[in-house]
Amino acid sequence: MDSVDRREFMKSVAGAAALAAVETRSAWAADPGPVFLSTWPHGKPANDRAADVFKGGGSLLDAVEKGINVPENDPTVMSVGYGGLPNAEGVVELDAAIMDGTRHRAGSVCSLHSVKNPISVARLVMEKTRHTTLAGEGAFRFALKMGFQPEQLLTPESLKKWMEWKADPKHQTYWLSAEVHDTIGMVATDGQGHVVSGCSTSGMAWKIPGRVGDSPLVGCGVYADDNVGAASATGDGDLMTNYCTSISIVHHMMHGASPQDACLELLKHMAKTDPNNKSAEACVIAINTRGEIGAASMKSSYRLKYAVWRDGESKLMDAVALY
Ligand code: SD4
Repeated sequence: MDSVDRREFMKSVAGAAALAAVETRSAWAADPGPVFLSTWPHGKPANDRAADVFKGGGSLLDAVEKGINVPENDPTVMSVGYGGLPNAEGVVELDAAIMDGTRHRAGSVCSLHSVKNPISVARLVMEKTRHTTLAGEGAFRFALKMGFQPEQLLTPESLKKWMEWKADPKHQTYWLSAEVHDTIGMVATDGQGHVVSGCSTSGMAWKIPGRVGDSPLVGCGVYADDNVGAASATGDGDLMTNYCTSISIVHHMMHGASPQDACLELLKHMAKTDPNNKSAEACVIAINTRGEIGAASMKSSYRLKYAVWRDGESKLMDAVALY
């Protein structure tokens, strides 16, 4: 449904109730049209796909889910879905979450193996169950029940990297090397007061099996509220989880901050509570229901590149860095 069709629907009898709800929520907002904002360069093709799905009549949730499927399916993106780097035992464990700002409802999966599209499984947790989060074997069995086929998620390339890590006698680290990480986080608005947040990752390479990062945790990797906006996060999830990054950003916006200021407020708070966090790998994105966006990184040596789609234009930008 394009935006003209949407307006026609809203004018119809069937749309009257929805019109009332939307008007109270965003009577002050001019229609900015749909906007898609995603983390890292792989966010650009994800945004493009999301915009196509939305323009083709899909819902905003469909758009975010299908957009995030793009890096999940791409074996060259070694931090998300198929081809994502495995845990310390060589098993790819995926985390994902999606949140609908209208219903204030999320679905998420943690430590999901053998299924390359965790964002789609997370969506089904939200749509088909009364639960919010499924983990590990339970999440896997749920995915099979929903018709997903088990697949080997290791590619020759990710297997080779894991074997090299294993063979290195000095391999104490549980963090990714600079060129191979990064979660897809996507926040979006339809331009009519509705927002969605989604996030999908293979997490830290070589992580301890069972480790869950920030990405699938509601309030951390995702948060969306149609009264305000949506946020997502990427970086050191073990640290960022302690700051409930996405809900904190949305709350800053609720109290009047622009998305950009809200992102910076969150990062400043992290740095204030512990100066060591000034060197943390922490990046965040946010959008409000007016289609205004924000993106920020804690430090310039881990500067977020973010992708934005608006008015048919798809761009890759550098986020500001606090330190
Ligand atoms: C995690 N936040 O699992 C994710 C990883 C990530 O850039 O975003 N890396 O901790």
